[in-house]
Amino acid sequence: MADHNAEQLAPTPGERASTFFKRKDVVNTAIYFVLWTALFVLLGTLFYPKWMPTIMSVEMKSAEKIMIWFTVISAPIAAIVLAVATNAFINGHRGDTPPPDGPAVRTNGPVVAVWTITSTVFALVAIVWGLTEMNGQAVAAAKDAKSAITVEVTGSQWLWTFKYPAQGIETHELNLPVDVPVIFNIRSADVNHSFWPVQLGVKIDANAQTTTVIHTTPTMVGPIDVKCAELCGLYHAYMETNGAVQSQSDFNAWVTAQGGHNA
Ligand SMILES: [Cu+2]
Repeated sequence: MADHNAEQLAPTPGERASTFFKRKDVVNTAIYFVLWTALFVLLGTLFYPKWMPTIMSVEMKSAEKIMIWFTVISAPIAAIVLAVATNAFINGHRGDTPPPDGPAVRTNGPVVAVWTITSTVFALVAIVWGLTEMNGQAVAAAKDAKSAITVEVTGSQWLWTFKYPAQGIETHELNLPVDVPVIFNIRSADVNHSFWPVQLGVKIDANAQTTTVIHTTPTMVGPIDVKCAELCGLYHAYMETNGAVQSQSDFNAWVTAQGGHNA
């Protein structure tokens, strides 16, 4: 909106700012900004955790924490865009003639500086947080290596196969004992797949040329879904299987029933 009186007295930056913040559309936009931010923070903290798959591992818990915090951090950014849009949508219809153009907007040093620094800080928080979590994964995997159960996972069009070397069994159903760290060594027999045991909160590519490794510790007994998360051909959508986190005795009984031996 053009302010046609702005040129007359050459106002100071302070006066310009105070005029700006008294404008009705600016005040309305600020109100929409607060409302949108509150809505997203509410969604992120109250409802999002309810919509997530069941949290059944240490890694899924930290994934939930990241999801919640990143939603909260990005709430004001999404809100400012939506606030401007909401204001335009509600007050934008002023008859058939569009308002005359305001003066051209030139660069604004302080705004550029604040925005650049803010985005840099947001990006750094995201990078450092992500790297810290990934490093924590690697440290935990090394620490648990001795007590962990190993599962060799093979993805093929369009089937998951699980080999338990210590138990001497091979199945298409992923059962795991609760509270025992597990190390998955993952590869593919053909094209690229992505191994995703949903409720365990880990996901990694399955490649033909190299073995990828991922580590998790199931913390709760219950069913899990295993899916392929990389488009791998015609029946990609059906490349899923069931599994469960079980009590140690149930797991042992299952291993025996599969013709294996308990390590
Ligand atoms: Cu696949």
